[in-house]
Amino acid sequence: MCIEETFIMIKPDGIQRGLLGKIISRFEEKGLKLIALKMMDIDENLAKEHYSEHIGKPFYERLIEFITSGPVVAGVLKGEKAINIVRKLVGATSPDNAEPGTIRGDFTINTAFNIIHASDSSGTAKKEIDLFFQKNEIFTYDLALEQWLGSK
Ligand code: 3AN
Repeated sequence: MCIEETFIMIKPDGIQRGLLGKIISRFEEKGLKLIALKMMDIDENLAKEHYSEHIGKPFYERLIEFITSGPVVAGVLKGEKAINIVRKLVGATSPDNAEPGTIRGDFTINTAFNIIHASDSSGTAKKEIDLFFQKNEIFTYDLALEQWLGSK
């Protein structure tokens, strides 16, 4: 089994539109385990580090301005093939490509305001989790099902 941890961030527009609960529910309902969650402000340094791959792109300055404009909710999800599953649940970057049934497909209409970020590979997942969370902010717990399976 390939158990992975992946990073998500509900962006300021997702919080402002009251979509936090709905978004987190999608991951919970899928069966992913939430092992970290916090509301926080992103300062300019953290924003620039997080979006360093986009430096120089036409939307970069506005992206930094937007992500630092209000609180976000950062989280870590864990599960079998979690990185790819979470990206699929989130949907394509551009709302006109995001399939109905995905988070972006159902709730977004503009690429700059696409309400959620999710890691796109194991490398970025590790980098982003380390960037946003201290070790003691990430929790370990077993589901009753896992305990039962482990005892077999
Ligand atoms: P994703 O978030 O799907 O991994 P990236 O990494 O290509 O997409 O882009 C990071 C963020 O930059 C997007 N979530 C979006 O907010 C913003 N962004 C990407 N492309 C555009 C664009 N063409 N116009 C405006 N904002 C964009």
